Amino acid sequence: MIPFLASLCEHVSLAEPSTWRGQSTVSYSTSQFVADGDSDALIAEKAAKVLPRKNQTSWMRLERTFFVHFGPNTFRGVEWGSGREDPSIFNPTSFDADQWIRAVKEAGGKQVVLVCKHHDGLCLWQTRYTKHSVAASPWLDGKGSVPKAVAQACRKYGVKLGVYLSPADLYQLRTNPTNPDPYYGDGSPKRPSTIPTDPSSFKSDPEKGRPAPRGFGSFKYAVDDYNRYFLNQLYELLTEYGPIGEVWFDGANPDPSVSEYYDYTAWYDMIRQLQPNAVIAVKGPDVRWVGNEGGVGRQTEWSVIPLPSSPETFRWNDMTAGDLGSQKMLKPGSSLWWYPAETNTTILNGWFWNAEKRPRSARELVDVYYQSVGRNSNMLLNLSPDSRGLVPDNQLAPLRAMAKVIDQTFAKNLAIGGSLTADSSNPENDPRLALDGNPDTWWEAAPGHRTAEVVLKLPRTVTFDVVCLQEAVDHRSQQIASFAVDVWDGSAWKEVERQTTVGHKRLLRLASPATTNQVRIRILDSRLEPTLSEVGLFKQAPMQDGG
Ligand code: FUL
Repeated sequence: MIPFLASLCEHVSLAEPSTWRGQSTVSYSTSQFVADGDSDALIAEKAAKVLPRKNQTSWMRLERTFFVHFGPNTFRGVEWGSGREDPSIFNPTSFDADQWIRAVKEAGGKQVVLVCKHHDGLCLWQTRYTKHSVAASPWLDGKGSVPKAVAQACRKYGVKLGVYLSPADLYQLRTNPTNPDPYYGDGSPKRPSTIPTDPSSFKSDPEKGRPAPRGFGSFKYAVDDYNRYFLNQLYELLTEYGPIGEVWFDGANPDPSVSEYYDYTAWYDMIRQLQPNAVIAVKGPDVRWVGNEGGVGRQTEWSVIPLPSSPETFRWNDMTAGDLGSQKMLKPGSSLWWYPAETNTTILNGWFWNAEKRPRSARELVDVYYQSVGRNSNMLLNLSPDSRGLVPDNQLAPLRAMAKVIDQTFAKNLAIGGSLTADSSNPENDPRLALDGNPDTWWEAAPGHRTAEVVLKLPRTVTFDVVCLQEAVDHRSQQIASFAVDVWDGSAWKEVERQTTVGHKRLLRLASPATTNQVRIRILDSRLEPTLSEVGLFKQAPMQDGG
């Protein structure tokens, strides 16, 4: 087994294979293969038995996460640089990472993914492997480090840290006249390489012989010049800033005239060994780009995805189609893989700050929350510090208003105190477990049941306009394919919502508030026995100042 797969397998097994399910032929696993001749029922069972890995479970539970784009582009008011920028343009006057992370924390953010190098190639830390970094800028007399300051602030506020390192690198581009020794697309052969590499073997070593961080070991890969450079930078980011929760590899290539082969197998292997709890996002096996940058997740969002080849050879192409994981997409020859969506989007109409860009309103940000976290996906909302190095007030204001509405809305689950019953239950999974606030306990329909009715009876009448459902995905994968929500109007059930998937979390905003003392969830179609780990009813808090 190659190291990448071996390390994935260490994450396996959150649940015991359920031998009590008599006819079951498939065990829970982190991947399944659809073979020629598999019946529809067997394919459904295989999909229904793919579990998330441990790093994905931790990541899915973060729900609200943030991005920060800051770099030379901030000072030029552009989205993409050329790689020919003079590092002297990077000179924030009031840089304050504490202010960034305080904003993230106050907005309910559990993790921040920091752009450490964008496509222009300027490294925002004191790298040993190029002079093209903040060391060559006037900022803090060339002594500053953005990831160092952000990591310290993250520790202070209890926010996890992720890193974005752009694979595309225009400074290192073979055709860049401002770089005397470019690596990207230089056609160099693969050579056996030790990571970290002695910096003095790089021609543009900024500090001859500055030792690599100690205690993390070294790695050997046969790679070309650019991949060696990239792996060394990745090593620095993964060893010098504490625990890393997410490594984000972007797919954009601003200059397709020059091509470079990205040695993903080596990159992933080193990440697994240095930061085994991190998820590898977008161009990577753990977290999938939702497919747009508008902040809109799919109404039907399966986290079990068919890959056209095995996970260890797949190159994680973007998946933008509307239907990725429904039964008809699970074709023979595909590998079924837990691959949850991340909805990355911007607070401005662009990733980097410029004075002309207007922020979204709080109301729009609240919509982003419901359309991402509420649709079985994590939210990754970008903040754009300005050229002072501060998140400006016109981003902070809608952010705070968004957080206030969300936090107030979800402060009180109106279902608590009610009693849940189901038309069938597995004896170990009483419906009451879906009201205990514990994501690791759940109601589950009795063996063999693919539909169910779960009724919530409340001791009093409540008025709500948000329904929250969660499946026990970490233990029982994703099952529900279709469901409806009914309210009791005193004499009959009235359907108020009908949707498809649930997954880690589904939030439904009702067209108008419902007032009732009974709510029924009808599960109309499920791959195997449906589960619910939590059920919630909430009343939306009003938007202040018109949103
Ligand atoms: C894109 C990049 O080209 C943007 O600049 C930004 O970093 C976004 C998150 O990914 O592909």
